[in-house]
Amino acid sequence: MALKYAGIQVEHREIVLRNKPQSMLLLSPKGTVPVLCVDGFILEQSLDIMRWALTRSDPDEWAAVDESMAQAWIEKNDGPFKSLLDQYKYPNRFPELAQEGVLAQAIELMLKPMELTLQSNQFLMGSKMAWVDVAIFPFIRQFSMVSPQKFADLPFPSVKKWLDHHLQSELFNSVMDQYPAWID
Ligand SMILES: N[C@@H](CCC(=O)N[C@@H](CS)C(=O)NCC(=O)O)C(=O)O
Repeated sequence: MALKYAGIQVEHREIVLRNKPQSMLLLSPKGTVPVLCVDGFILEQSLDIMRWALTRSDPDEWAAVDESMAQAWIEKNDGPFKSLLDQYKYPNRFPELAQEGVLAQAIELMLKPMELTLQSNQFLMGSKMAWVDVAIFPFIRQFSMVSPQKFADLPFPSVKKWLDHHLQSELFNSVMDQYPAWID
């Protein structure tokens, strides 16, 4: 989304994770996606790719945010919330954990604070959309998709409105195309 927003054209190579192409592993041995190869250097973290794109072009000032507040959201999302999301998404991998308990922890950690913030502001960083919203909403989307009914039952109208806003955005929908797998 950040690349599209910044108007950066890329050659999109869709990776099948259970059959990673050698050309990708040669550039980025850690074997996770996304990887961006540009002007002879490699960016292999989503946030690095976002930040790099915004340094190239940032027409709506997604990057004009309080950096410590942004970091606090990202650290919570990418650290403990991501762990809980994996536990919630893949209960078979965590047979010792009760899914209801995992859900309750995820709500306390992330959904409740988000609801409080989004009750007074349309976006996580204030009245304007910022890169933090774009970095975090795919995780909330995944969370909502594990059990759409459970998500619908949660008393978080502001989070639901925020998620819907992103899901319905032209930008999100314009990058959700299916691509054929890249094969070396
Ligand atoms: N912190 C990394 C996480 C990347 C990541 O874990 N990506 C997953 C897919 S969403 C992956 O490539 N997993 C490797 C695999 O499943 O083999 C980033 O944001 O770029």
